[in-house]
Amino acid sequence: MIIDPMSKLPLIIIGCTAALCSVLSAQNKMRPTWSDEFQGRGAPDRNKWTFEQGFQRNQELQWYQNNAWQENGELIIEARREPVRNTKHVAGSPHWYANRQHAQYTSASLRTVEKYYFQYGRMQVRAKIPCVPGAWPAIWTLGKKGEWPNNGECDLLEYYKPDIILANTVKGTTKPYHAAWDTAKFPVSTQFAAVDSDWRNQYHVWTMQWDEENIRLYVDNVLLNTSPQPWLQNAVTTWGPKHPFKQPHEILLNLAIGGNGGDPSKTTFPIRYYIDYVRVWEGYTTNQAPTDLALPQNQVTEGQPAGTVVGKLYAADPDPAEVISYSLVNGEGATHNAAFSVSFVSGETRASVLKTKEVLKSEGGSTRSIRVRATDIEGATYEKVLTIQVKKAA
Ligand SMILES: [Ca+2]
Ligand SMILES: [Ca+2]
Repeated sequence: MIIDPMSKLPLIIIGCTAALCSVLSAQNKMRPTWSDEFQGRGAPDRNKWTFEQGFQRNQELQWYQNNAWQENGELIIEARREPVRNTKHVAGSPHWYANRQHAQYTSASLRTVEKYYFQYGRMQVRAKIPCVPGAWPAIWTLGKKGEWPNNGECDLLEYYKPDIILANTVKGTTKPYHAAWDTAKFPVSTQFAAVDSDWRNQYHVWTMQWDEENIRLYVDNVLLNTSPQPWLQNAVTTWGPKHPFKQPHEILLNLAIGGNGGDPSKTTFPIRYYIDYVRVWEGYTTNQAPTDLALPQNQVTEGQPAGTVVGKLYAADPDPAEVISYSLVNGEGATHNAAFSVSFVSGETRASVLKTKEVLKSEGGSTRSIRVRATDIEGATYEKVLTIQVKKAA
């Protein structure tokens, strides 16, 4: 039977009373279900994570072992230049993981396989990655059922040569172990370091927003990639489910050396990958717009140079940890809007900075009104007129 969704839609909307709609949205509401804040000491929590061991994939150079620990509220993954004997060595083997007698590097890869899986919701990871030649840090997920890539892979983060950030989704094709990629690549120098020259040394928040319609991947407030579910279907079901992203996924955190990471031979080791937290909210976004916008500090002294920070903008949103972006809009305060700009704050998902765009004078009225718009992850918006006092210089 063919159901025309366009003809059904008005009936569904009419049929959903206010009370019913609120019950439905309460059932689907996004709620925090799993996290690791890494507040412990020493080895990672064994109830959450499993260490991979030895050579694993992509002809990478590192031997995976237990090179990760919790310290100062963080998970630290450390890659070292140290020779380790390949315990699976087979002389003359055609396989890369067997014919190497030694590994020259060690590192760690942690996964939640058989310990935790989630399906639909939001995953956020705050981390500082090593942006050096040879390093290939990643934050990713793998589907529970199916052979790779037909189980589905989502890369919230990959960093590798030549200094690029990637955000990808991966599905199967008609050939085994042959993937189709929806890849977004961003050179750090032009995309991130151009805004914040210290970007490589800062913590950032990587977000996966996943529902029955799309997967969206963000770093800080910036949308990097959207993969629609229809694209995410496998070509065949020989090695995995038809819909690899309509099944539970595990979480992986790793620091590979070599492979796509490039040549590590001139890099100083050890190198470290710091992870502050991994948080998951399950369920569906209620798609409610932000409810308020605030600028706690709203004064600037006249004569300050362009680029002076007026204060931080904050938006309140009924959905937890919603990624929100800010913009200045025309309308009320349009003239005054021209005197200000909004900048992204590294590592923050809920705040942005309001800066002066020109040297402001107190004469002709010391109050400026500007219209600011907050847009959440679903594209729902909220606008508010904020006033800025331009104080006379002493
Ligand atoms: Ca932490
Ligand atoms: Ca929202």
